[in-house]
Amino acid sequence: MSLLALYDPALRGRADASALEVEDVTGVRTFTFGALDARSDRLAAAFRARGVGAGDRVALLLANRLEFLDAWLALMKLGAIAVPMNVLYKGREIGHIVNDAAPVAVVTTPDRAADLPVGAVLWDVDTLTSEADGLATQRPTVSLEEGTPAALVYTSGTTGLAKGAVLTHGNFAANARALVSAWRITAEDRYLAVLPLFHVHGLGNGIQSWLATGCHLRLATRFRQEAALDWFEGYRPTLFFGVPTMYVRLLEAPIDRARAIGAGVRLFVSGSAPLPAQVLEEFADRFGHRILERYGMTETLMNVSNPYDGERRAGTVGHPLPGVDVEIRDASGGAVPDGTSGELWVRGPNVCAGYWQRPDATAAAFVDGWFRTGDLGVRDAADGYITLQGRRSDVIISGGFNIYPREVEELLTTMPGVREAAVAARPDAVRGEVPVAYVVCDDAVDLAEVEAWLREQVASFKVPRAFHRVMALPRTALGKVQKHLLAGLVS
Ligand code: MLC
Ligand code: AMP
Repeated sequence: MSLLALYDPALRGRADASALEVEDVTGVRTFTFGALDARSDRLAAAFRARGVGAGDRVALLLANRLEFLDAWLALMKLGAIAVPMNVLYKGREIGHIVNDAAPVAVVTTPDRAADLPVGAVLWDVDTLTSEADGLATQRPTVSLEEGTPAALVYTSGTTGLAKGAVLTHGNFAANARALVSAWRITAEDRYLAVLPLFHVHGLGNGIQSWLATGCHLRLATRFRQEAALDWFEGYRPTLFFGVPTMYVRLLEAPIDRARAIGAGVRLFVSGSAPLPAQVLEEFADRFGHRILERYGMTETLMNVSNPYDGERRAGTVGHPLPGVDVEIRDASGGAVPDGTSGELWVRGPNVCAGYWQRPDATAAAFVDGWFRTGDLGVRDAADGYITLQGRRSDVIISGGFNIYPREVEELLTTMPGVREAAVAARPDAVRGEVPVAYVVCDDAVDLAEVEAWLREQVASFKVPRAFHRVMALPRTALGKVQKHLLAGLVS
């Protein structure tokens, strides 16, 4: 199914229904589905006038705002490919994605010009929008299929260099349909969207569930703890998706406000990082709701979910979603018995078509139609609940954002006087994990200067929260750094 076929019961079938409430500098604005359909027809015409056609990539470097939704819809209508980018990325990170995806242009705000690589074309989102205002409201006639790529979403491998997961119309549609059925989402729902739209949690789950059901959306620029309670009280959502860090922050709500908010919400979902069992229980006490935890990833969208009815078991992610096959396999690819740890392999209409122009990486990740997730887990022999147990790689997940230590380590060792560097996770009560650096360097090196320099190179969440000077890195006989021993060096 193409995304337009999925969206049309809302865009056209519920054209007069209220669709969206979004805040901008002028205040809160509201739109019907028909108005959004018309806006994106006009923007599609503006894109086309600037040369965008089917299969072309257009990068979006935008915070959550109305125009992100317009651009997504317009690009889908044109059969073009959206390349959402994390707004926290700096020039080096953006440069890699832009050079790899080779978009026609990057839609953003003019203040980001200095972050784009030489030769990249910047389209000012506001100019584009005013240009679209004067154009005809006519949907482009483009043939869209299940396999038509909809987005390249960049995600890093163990190499630290981000690769574009090619997510098709069929992938997004299958994921949306699975969530709508598993989580009973209907047109009656009111969804409070605080997750960034540049990652699949916000874009693949939130936006697609909204458009697939024609429910109501309130889009916030980003999650802000100090505003979150007011949003819940003012908007009265029935549906909320968040990363564990958001739930930890919500636990600070006064009990009476928490109870009243919980009474109005139908479903709270958590994912992107492990939800500590204690947070789930404390949230249940405070808000009167058991958070539903699920498991997904950029390349596969959602795979496994706790049940809507039935036990939402703390520390587990539940059962495979409808249409998704999950197997737990050993290092040689053989299935392991229930109760035994292994790597999760996934197959289904939700799994991406491969990595953009990376046949090597695609071949390494896919075996006989199965995608190797790199996540480790175990299935309960009695009732099939899956528990995640960590990852094959040493990726750090902080506040739901992924950090590849190798990327940061390689940058650190480019600094004069830094001989070796290792970056490892430190547990953190709010963000789950935070990165910490262990550096072997000359006495003359000023670690504060190293940190300041790094802050200009990478997104803020990747900058280690502590820099420790160490004599040497602990290594195995084969020379591999033993990351689990690093914390012991400085305690
Ligand atoms: C944080 N910052 C943001 C931001 N989140 N800026 C813009 N947009 C966002 N979404 C900036 C802040 O301005 C600040 O910058 C710094 O980051 C830290 O902010 P904070 O308020 O102290 O952050 P914190 O309280 O830690 O909360 C952060 C958070 C954020 C939870 C709001 O981490 C977040 O939005 N996480 C969601 C990540 C996500 O969507 N992951 C899904 C990946 S898909 P400064 O300059 O002041 O330091 C995936 C698959 C799956 O994993 O299964 O879902
Ligand atoms: P990303 O590459 O940003 O899409 O991150 C995907 C990764 O997030 C997965 O491979 C998992 O390691 C992790 N993840 C997602 N959901 C959960 C969860 N509920 N519990 C633990 N880890 C999760």
